[in-house]
Amino acid sequence: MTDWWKKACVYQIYPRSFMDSNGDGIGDLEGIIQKLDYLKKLGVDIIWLSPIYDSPNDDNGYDIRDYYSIMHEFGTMDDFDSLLNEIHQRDMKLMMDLVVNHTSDEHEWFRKYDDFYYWRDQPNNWKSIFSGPAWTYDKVRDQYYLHIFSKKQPDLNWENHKVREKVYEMMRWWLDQGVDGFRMDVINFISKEPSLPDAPDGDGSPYFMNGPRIHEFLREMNDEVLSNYDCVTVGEMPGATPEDAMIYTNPKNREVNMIFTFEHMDLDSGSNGKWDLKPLNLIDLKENLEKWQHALYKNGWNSLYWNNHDQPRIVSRFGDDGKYRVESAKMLATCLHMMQGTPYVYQGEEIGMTNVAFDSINRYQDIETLNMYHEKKSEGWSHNSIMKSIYAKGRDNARTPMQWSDASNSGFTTGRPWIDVNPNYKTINVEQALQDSNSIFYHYQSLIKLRKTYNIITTGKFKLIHRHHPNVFAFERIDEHEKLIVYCNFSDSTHTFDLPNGEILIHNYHQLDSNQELNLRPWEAVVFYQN
Ligand code: TEU
Ligand code: CA
Repeated sequence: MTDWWKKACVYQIYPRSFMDSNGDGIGDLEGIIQKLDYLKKLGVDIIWLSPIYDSPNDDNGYDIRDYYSIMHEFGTMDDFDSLLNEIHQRDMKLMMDLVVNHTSDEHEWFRKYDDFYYWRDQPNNWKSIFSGPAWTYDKVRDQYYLHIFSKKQPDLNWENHKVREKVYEMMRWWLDQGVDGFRMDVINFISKEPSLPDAPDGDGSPYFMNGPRIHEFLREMNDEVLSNYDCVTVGEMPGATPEDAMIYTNPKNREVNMIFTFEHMDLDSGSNGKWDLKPLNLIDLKENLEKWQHALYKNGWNSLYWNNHDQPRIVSRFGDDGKYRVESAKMLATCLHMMQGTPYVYQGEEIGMTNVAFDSINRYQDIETLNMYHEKKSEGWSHNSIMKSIYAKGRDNARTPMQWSDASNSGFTTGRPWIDVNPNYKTINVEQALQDSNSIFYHYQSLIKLRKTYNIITTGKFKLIHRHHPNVFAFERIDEHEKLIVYCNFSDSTHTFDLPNGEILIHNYHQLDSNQELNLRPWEAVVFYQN
């Protein structure tokens, strides 16, 4: 099948925090190789690596200095070749992170070419996503340059066809090495409204998200590069609506295979952005995901995710990371994996890793978090109120080292880890999960296996049921002769429904609590199959 990625499950690795093989406290490629059998056991098909290219690490590799070499902390090009080879030997595929909206300011292009970036004598009023202005003055040129992210991440000028050619050439080079696809960082930011107008409140996103030439650029990339390889692509696209996604992912348009939406990740934020905390209303989540499921049915393709290196841990966010950690982690997994689309598992999600709450800001490493902390501090916010947002939403929640065992530093490193380990590693770790046949790990393994056995998980039409129920997310998946019925309880109270017919495919409790009726207990999830 050419659309092999529709039945695949992707596992995201954040290399810095995955496995350190040489004791310098930083995860590396050799560490990943050591854990490939573990990933194979989980059943994943594709491994997506967050950036491993040479970088000064202002934003942990999302600021690339050289697209053609490996970050020296992570290893060498030889290590990369072995990693790719070991992945392929196990019948898995490798998806690279493609960061081409911006480079590092240390990339040679920044000084070598006049017109590869956005240079202006006068900046506009846009603010950077990482706090402060989106423009920085450069003494050498006596001009300002645009950076939507940190000042060490200048935006590339895609209006310049030479920029585009350089990018395509680089992509071909990696595909020729044998990589199987790309996850494209903020790829819907690459086309900017050329006049770069001031924005009413300094939010320039209307002028750079899904900009005027975005579809043209993606199609050109497809014609020039992607269409010549059997590869998979997922575009990270903040601000893309289902209507946008229908264009981006419809195969007729030859752009990308699927995109990452942010809409469901924004539902627990108030009007002042991600740090403005708001409790999730489950009805909002159901309506939103329903919209995406319907929009892309037979028109495109969804990617399904709860977690990545930018998001807090889902069990702490939409689940219960205390008493019902195991049940709620399995429930969330079931809910996600039973929708239509390609599911993504982020390292540690499969063992129910949780958010972390470091006491001091000095223990945080993420540039977004640190900039925001200092900005809010100078605006007069109290330490405690800022920390509350960081505990809930900070990106370092996802970046604490992978918890392999109860050995010191969670078995991640024999040295001092670059970021502190979550103290709960003594009880939450891979070693424990593998020994416990009821673990979250084995639940994920079963979900991934079911995807391979039951086609309806890939093809069935999504239908929301019990739409107005405030605590239970229930839906069906329907094919001509088959049906799945999925019940997920997003609360610690019990809710009663009519008992559906059918065989149970997967369940996070040992038995049903039912006698004519279905009593859905705290965080219970169960899937019925009818044919
Ligand atoms: O993230 C894009 C993005 O918009 C994020 O900034 C997201 O909104 C966020 O993390 C704010 O909380 C991608 C990468 O995934 C992220 O790690 C990078 O920092 C960013 O692009 C810049 O490359
Ligand atoms: Ca290392």
